[in-house]
Amino acid sequence: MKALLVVDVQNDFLPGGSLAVPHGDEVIPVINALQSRFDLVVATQDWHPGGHLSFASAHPGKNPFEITDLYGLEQVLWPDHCVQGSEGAEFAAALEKNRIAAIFRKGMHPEVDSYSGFFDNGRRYATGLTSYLREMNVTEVYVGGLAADYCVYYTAKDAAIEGFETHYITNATRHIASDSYEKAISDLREIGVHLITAEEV
Ligand code: VGL
Ligand code: ZN
Repeated sequence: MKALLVVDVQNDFLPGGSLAVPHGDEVIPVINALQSRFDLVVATQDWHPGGHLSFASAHPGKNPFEITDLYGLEQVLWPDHCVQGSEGAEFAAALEKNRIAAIFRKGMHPEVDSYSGFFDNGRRYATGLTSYLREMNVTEVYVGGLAADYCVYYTAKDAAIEGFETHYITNATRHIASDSYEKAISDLREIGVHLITAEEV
């Protein structure tokens, strides 16, 4: 059984959003067209409480995109984004949602960020996504969404670590920065994640 994981296709990551990914909106038609090829479509949703410690605004004197230490973990400080209940946290209006069977929210613990749809960055809390996919007899996972170098990367990495045959769909994602994107791609290649295009699904 193959599952499509649609990562964080939310307004704040689209052009005009508070943490806009360049050309982020271009993933939507690609993901919409892909959905009918899968028996199971699952989405993740970045869902932070106000004042989340990944927000630069929670650290007086610090600016967005600075790096800090957060309880022993390296943390990029982000603009406020995907605050629970806000318009920016909603899925993109143009995203086809009818076939999404389950939504896994992440980033709710105020003290730790959560890029992967499976675990927080400190690997202290699981979202339940591994158990869900196993219960649904999923063996192969295909990942797309936003952003390529953060949440899509870490979700694909954890999917592989959790034992799923994992495919990262390069044209169903867009990145925030090219240096972190290059690193993500080489790491995924090294751990055996398949890098494919939507046309190859
Ligand atoms: C993301 C940074 C902060 C993402 C989420 O979805 O890639 N990036 N929160
Ligand atoms: Zn976030």
